[in-house]
Amino acid sequence: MKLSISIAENAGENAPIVLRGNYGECIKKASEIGYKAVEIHVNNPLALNIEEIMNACYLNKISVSTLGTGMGYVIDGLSFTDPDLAIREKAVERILTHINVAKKINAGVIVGSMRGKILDINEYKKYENYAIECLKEILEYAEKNNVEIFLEAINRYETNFINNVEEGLEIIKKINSNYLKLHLDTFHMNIEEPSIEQSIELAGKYLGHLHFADSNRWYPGAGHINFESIIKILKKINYEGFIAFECLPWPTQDEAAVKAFEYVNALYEKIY
Ligand code: LER
Ligand code: MN
Repeated sequence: MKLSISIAENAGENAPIVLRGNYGECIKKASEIGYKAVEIHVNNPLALNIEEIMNACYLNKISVSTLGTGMGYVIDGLSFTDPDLAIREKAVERILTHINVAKKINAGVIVGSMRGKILDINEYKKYENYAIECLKEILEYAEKNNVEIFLEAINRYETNFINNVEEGLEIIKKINSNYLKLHLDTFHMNIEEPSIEQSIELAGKYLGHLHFADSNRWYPGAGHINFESIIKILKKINYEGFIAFECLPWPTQDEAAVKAFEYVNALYEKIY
C-alpha cells in the first residue's frame, strides 16, 4: 500500500491539507513518519521550486504522488464550466502547466474543484459540454506527456457536478482516454455513495487515486468510516494507486499525520 500525505506551503485554516510550511521540511517529516509520497497542493505550479522538491524527495527516499489543483478554483475562480470562454481557457491553461510540472516530478494531476459547477440545472448539457471540451484538450496533452489525470467525485455541498462514482464513470467513458482515471475521496463517498465498498468495486479498474479522510474530515480513525472494509475491497480490486490523506490538520498537523499513518498502516498489515 502506497501512502501519501497532502502538503502545501500555504493553505486556508479549514482546508483539508495536513502538513503545511516549507516543502523540504514537509517532505522530510512525511518520510520520517513512513509515507512513500506527498501530494502537493499548489495554486500556481510555476511558483514551485522543482529542483528543491526533487532534491528533498531524493534525499528522503520519497516521491510526489499527485498535484492537487483545487486552489485554482478556490483562489482564482478558474473552472471548466464557467460561462466565460476566456476563464475556461485559463482553467485549461492552468492544468496544462500542472501537467508540465507533473511530468518533471513523475506525478499525476488531480482535477477536483476546477471542473466547476452546473450554474443552471436547466442547461445541464451546455455546462457538461463545456467541461467535456476542456477535459478533451487536457487529456490530449496528458497523453502526449504521459501524465495521468485523476477526476475526483466531490460531494453535493461543494458542487452539483460529478458527485459520485456513477457520474464520474459516465464522464470518464465519454472522454475515453486511458490517462483519465476516477479519483475517490472517502469523505465525499460517505455523503454520496449508498455503499462505499460497492462503489469502489464499481469503480474497479477505472480507480486511479484515493483520498482518505474520516467522516468528519479528520484523520482516519477519528470518525465513523469503516476503513478496514475499504482496505479489504481495495485488495479485492487489486488497487495499486496511491492513498493520499487529505484531512484537517487537527488537533495538530503532526498528530494528524502520525495518527493517519499508524491507523491505516495497522489495518493494512492486519488484512494483507
Ligand atoms: C479536493 O480533493 C477535495 O476533496 C475537496 O473537498 C477539497 O475542498
Ligand atoms: Mn479530496
